[in-house]
Amino acid sequence: MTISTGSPWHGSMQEPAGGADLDARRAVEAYMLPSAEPVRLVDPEGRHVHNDTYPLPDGGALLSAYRELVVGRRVNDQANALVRQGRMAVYPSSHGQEACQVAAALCLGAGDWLFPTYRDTVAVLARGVDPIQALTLLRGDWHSGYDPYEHNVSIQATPLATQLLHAVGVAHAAKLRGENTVVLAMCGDGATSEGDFHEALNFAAVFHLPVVFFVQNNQYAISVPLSRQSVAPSLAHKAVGYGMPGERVDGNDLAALLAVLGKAVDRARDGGGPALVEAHTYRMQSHTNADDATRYRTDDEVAQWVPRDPLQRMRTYLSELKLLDGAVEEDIAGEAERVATALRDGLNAETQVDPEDLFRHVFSEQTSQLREQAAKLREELSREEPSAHGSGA
Ligand SMILES: Cc1ncc(C[n+]2csc(CCOP(=O)(O)OP(=O)(O)O)c2C)c(N)n1
Repeated sequence: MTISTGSPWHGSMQEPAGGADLDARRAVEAYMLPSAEPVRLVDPEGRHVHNDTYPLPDGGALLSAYRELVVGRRVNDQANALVRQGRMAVYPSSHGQEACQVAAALCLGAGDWLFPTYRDTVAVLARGVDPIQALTLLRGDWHSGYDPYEHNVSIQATPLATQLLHAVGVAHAAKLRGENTVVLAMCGDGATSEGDFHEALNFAAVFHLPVVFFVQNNQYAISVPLSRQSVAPSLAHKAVGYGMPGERVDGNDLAALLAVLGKAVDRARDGGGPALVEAHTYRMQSHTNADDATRYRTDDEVAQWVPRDPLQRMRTYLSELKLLDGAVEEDIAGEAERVATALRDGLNAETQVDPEDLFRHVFSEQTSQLREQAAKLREELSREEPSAHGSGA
C-alpha cells in the first residue's frame, strides 16, 4: 500500500526517494532550516549588514518603530517603579527585549491577531491598546483590562504556551471562513518545553494555517538557563520536525526583526502556512519583582549584553542616516513621558477591588470547594476593619 500525503516530505511512504525526487526533498529541507547565524541587518555598532534574503526596511519605517522602542523602554521603567510603590502587583519587564516587542506588533495588519504573554505588555501597547487598560491585569484585577476584539489582541497569557493553542484555533477559524487573517503567537524559550507548544505547532503545520510562532529566547525561564531547556541546535530548528520553516534572528536588531517577521507574516497571508521565528535576546532584569536574578547568573554575563542594547544601536544607525537629530529625539522623549505620566496618574488612582471577584466569572455554578473558600474569605474579611474590605488596589 502506498500512502500519499499533502506534505512535501513524504509523497509515498514505501518508495525510497531518488534522483529528482531526492533533490526536491533536500531543497525543501534546506528551505525549512534556519540560517547558520541569527539574521542581522544592523550590528551593535549601528552599521548596516547586507543580507541577500532580507532587505533592510526603509528609514521611515525604522524611525516610526524606533519611536515605539523608546516609549516601550519608558513604560518598562515606569511599570517597575509602580510595582515598587505598591501600585501594581507584579511586572515582568521586557527591558532589553523591546525590539522583539515592537516588531511583533508592527509586522501585523489591523485585521490580524496578536497572542501575547505576561512579558509582552510593550507589544500590546504598540498594537494600540490603552496603557492603563493593558496594565490592569498585572495590577491585580480579575479581568484582562482591555477588550481583546478592539485591537485583535488576546489576553496576556500567564499559563505557559496555552495561548499558542488559542492562536492556532483562531488561525484555523480564519482559514475555514476564507478570511485574510494572520495570527502571531508569542512565547518564551521555556514555553517551548510545554506540551501545548508541540500540539500547537503540529496542528498548525498539518492544517497549513496562517500563523507565525514567535519565540523570544531571552536565555532564561526564571532561573532555568536555555542549556537545561533544550539541546537542539537552536529553537528555530524545531520547526523542521513539524514541517514548517524556522528562522533565527538577532532579537536586539529591530531592522532584522521587522524584516524576518514581516516575511513570515506575508508568507502566511499568501497561503504559505506557518513558520517559527526564534529571536536571540536577553532578559536584562529579573524575571519579575519576585525574583532575584543574581542568584543564578553573574553580573559579567549581564554586562556582555549591555553593548547589544536594541535602542542604542537603532539610535546610532538612524543618527548616521540623519533621520534622527536632537529635535526628533526630544519629540520622541516627550511622547514617552506623556505615556509614563498617564500611567502614573491612572494607576495611582484608588480603585474599588472586591476580593470576592476571585470567585466570580469562572464557573456558571461554583464548585463546593470554591463556595467553601469564598465563605472562609468572607469570614476573614469581616474580622478586619470594615474600611479594609473592598478599598485600595
Ligand atoms: C503551565 C505553566 N507552568 C509553569 C508556570 C510558572 N512559570 C511562570 S513564568 C515561567 C518561566 C517561563 O520562561 P519563558 O517561557 O522562557 O518566558 P520568559 O518569562 O523568560 O519570558 C514559569 C515556569 C506557568 N506560568 N505556567
